[in-house]
Amino acid sequence: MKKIVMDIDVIRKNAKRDIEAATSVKTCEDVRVQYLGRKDGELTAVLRALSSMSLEEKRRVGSEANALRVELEELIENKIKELSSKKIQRIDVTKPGKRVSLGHLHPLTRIDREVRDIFSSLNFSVVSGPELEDEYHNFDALNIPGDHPARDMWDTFWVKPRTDNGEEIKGAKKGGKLLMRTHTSPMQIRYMETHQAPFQIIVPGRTFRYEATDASHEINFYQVEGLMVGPNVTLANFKFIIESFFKRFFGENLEFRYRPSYFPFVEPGVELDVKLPGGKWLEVMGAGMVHRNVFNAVKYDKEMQGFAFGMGLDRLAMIKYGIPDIRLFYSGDVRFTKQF
Ligand code: FA5
Repeated sequence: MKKIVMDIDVIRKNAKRDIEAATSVKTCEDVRVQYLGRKDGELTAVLRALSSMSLEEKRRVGSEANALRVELEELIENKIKELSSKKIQRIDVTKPGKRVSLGHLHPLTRIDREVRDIFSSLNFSVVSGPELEDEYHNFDALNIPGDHPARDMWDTFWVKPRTDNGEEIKGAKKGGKLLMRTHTSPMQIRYMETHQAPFQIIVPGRTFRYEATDASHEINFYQVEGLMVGPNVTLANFKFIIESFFKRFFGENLEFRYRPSYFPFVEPGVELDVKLPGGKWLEVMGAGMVHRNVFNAVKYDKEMQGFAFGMGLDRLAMIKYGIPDIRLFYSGDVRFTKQF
């Protein structure tokens, strides 16, 4: 008899210890099965053994074992409740949220958007054109005929059209040979072929040149073309527009310098340099008054005049963000992009 009573004490001690130690609802259920399980429960075994005991033993052991059963059931229930409520408490709505990892805009995308915004606010429309161009729009109509030495200014990726079987398509095509546009200027022609003046547009876009790469030259890069045409458009309008743009882009304390330059599609042609406070002079764009031959190519009236400009978007981004090497833009390295 003594042995069984002692067993009950041991069972009580062990069961309480196990309930106390339970860390999940599942372990509570395991404890319940271990001690109170119908088949092999340790306490159940004691209750089962009652039938072979004397009446006196039955009374004592039976009441103790039953009391323990009730006690353990209650303890297990309470523990389950405690664990479930803890689970709910763990969701602390006042805690700061987990940071969602977002992508980054490429610095060129940022600059592109900024340029569009500023020119839009100056009443310019933003248009785009094909990257695969023809000789006529990229060169001839821009006053650069086939034998013109100025063609060497633009090292060109020529494109050979092929059939689906890979055979080269030979023979002259309207517009001449195909190429990857070397600048955004062909859109001057395309736009004026389909629109009448007055208008003012910018053309941001990707351009390609077959040249050796270095810290400031890539084989593909971005340009922004500008074109404003109307009966009374002058260089003074150009100065006002472009200085407004750069002051918005770089800040008010800018200095400007205009140098004579040569591009076949403008006359006169200028190169614009800007100086940031404390910095040195930086070449930022080519520009000029649209050449009469360009207007002739699109059959515009003699009264029409206008200015055009072209700048490197990569160069603007490099100056603005202090990026030393243009090739970083195209490296595909997120450690670089993440900084913007
Ligand atoms: C032109 O491409 C003219 N179409 C610009 C123009 C337009 C002049 C309208 C007058 C009127 P240029 O070859 O200088 O000009 O190129 C313009 C800008 O593109 C350069 O100032 C430079 O910032 C950028 N650029 C040229 N070549 C590269 C290159 N390989 N890599 C990166 N940027 C380049």
